[in-house]
Amino acid sequence: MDDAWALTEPAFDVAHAKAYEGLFTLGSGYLHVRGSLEEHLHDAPQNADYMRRPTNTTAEKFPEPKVKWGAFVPGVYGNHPLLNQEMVNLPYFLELTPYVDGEKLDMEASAVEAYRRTLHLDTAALTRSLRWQTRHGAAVAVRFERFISAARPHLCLQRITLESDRDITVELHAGIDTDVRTSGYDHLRDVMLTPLGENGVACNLVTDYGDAAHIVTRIYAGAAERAYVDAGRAARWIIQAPLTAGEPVEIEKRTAVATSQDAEAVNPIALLVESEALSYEALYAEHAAVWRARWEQTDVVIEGDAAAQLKLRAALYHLMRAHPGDSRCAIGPKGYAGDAYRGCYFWDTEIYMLPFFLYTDPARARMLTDFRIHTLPGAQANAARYGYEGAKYPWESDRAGNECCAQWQYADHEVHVTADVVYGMAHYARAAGDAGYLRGPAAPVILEAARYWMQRLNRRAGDQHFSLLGVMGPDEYAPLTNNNSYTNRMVVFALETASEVAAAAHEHEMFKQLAGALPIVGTEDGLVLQCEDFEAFAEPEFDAFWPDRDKPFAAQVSQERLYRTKALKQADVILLMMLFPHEFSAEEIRLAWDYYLPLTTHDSSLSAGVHAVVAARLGLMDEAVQFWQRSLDLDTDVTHGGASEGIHVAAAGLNWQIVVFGFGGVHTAMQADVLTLTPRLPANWTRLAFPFVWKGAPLYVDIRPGAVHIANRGSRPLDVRVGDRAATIPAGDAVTLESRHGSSST
Ligand code: IFM
Repeated sequence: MDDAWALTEPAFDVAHAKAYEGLFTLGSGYLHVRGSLEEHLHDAPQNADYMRRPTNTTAEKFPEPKVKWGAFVPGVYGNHPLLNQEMVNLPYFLELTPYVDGEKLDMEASAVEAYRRTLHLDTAALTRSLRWQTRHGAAVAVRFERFISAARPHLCLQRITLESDRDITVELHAGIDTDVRTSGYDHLRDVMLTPLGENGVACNLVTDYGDAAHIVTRIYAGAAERAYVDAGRAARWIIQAPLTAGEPVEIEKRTAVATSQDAEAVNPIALLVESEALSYEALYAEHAAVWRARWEQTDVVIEGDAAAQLKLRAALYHLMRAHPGDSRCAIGPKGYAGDAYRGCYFWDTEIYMLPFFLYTDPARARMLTDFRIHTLPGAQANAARYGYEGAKYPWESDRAGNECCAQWQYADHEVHVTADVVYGMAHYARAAGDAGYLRGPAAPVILEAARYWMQRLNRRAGDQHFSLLGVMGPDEYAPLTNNNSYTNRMVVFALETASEVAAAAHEHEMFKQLAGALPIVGTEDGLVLQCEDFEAFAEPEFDAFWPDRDKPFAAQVSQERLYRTKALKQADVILLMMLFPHEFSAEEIRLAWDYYLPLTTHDSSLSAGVHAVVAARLGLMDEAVQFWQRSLDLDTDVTHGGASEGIHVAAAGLNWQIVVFGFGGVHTAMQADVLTLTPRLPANWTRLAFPFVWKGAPLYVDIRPGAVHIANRGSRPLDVRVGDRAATIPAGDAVTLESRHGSSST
């Protein structure tokens, strides 16, 4: 990692190949492709059949090829016999494989020097350069480049530049391979591959779910001799490219993808033809301009920790890349960079990713909350399946709001998602200052969710209050608990919101009454309990049962041990306190921190970031920095698997929250009506600066030790508070306020 915008793989190591493949995923929102090698590796078949099963994903084992291709269009599905519908891995279209004298370029088998692969975060482009010493003595400089156009989201552009130290002929194989699997399963039907003119391959197919995909690729190699080869489920052009010593030769490959899910019908051949009016450079320039504008809206500057700066940019890059730009889809936990969670949509969207979009690009945030409006019929059908009225949002949603989770523990009991959806909508309305949203387009969701809660609540004999029985809270190692505090608080919030939105007087009253009757359970000395029965669970005995702390606890013990002990998978009460900090005293938060931290395994990637935010607020800066580093490293530390199975994009969202809400100390619009900051910078940071949109007003926040500078780039005056200082910033003006906690020593 050598500069603030370049994520670099300095040398090829097959042990890290899959992690880089995930980390280097490119995407336009519409189309996403893992950072696979254009020439592929030997002995890494992509057509192995195996059956993933409904099991604990943290502990799941499935065949591990050296690398794993992945090309995804959000919302294109297949039917899995055990796991319901899943996002389909589309055919691999990146192939650009050079052969010299019969020898294939291969990163493991070839003599390769001066290898360097870089993901350019500023322009969302991938480059790789190397020198290949062929067995017959030629030294060939090879450079690969590619990007998926942000300006033409259906289009992937590739270029290879070859230069030899002697006259040789390079044979280039370039085509489409449809013999791919999605997590071991073949969803592709009616696959047709046909030649297109003298340089193209057209691929048409239908998935076993009924979605159609059309992929067209063309290779631009001038007048080089060529032949079309039909290899069953793959088809390619084999091009004989003569190289004269010392003279570089460039060959391009352009691919257009369209599917039956497209908002408007797109003709991929026409897209390619249209692109032919522009050079690679011109297409790159228009693509880079889109990314430049995105970064102006989002970039967070950290001075004092160059490594953290780069890793944070990687997180923001993936958040922006993964946003489908279409409210008919949301963002799955692997950010369209892998198929591990099958492309389903979880609460990860509302709680972990949404804030980044809310405060940098509210229009894109709105697409994510609108997704739940589109999927309301699915959520209603889901409630009906359980015999309830109203709407029960699925734990793992497909594009129509159907429950795709094949494990009953989560699907039946992790009901907090339905309240999280309402929280996300309210957060959007408050952060964007979109007062009409809740009573307008979001109202049916909010009311239907509340009608579901009315039926899901119980009043036990002898209780003065209502209860939510048999729920799994955020901590997925406690599957069937009563009155999970996080869930109860969220449901109270959802019912309060519904009572404000309800037009019918009886519903208004009923929702209000119920909202006042759900408890947050705790001990007499002020400890907020995760759930009523929490203290009755067994001790987890980590010293005895968790020998290898580099691996998840869940991978080392049986499922039943997870379920009968106090071991937490992830932040639960601590998450409650992250979202509702104003409702708990510093002492209560500290008590909860001291109690739950030793019990928390952080087996979920959603845990470290939540702890970092809460630690920063508590002023526990050493802990905050440690959890921040841990969260930042989830994808960028390739030695621990990193992004092999996809980007931890919800943790990426948390990384933004750690800097802005944790170190920057910004109170969210759910926590304050006036923009309020109580910054606490890590000791070595000299500056933290970021653009921020507050209720429609674009701002730039620039924090240095001891002072906060806020520029109001909007058209209305803005009230702000930094610690106990308040100011009104006229439109177009700026203030600098002293900050007592501008920096904290560790
Ligand atoms: O939504 C999460 C859940 O909280 C923990 N297991 C993984 C899911 C997807 O990220």
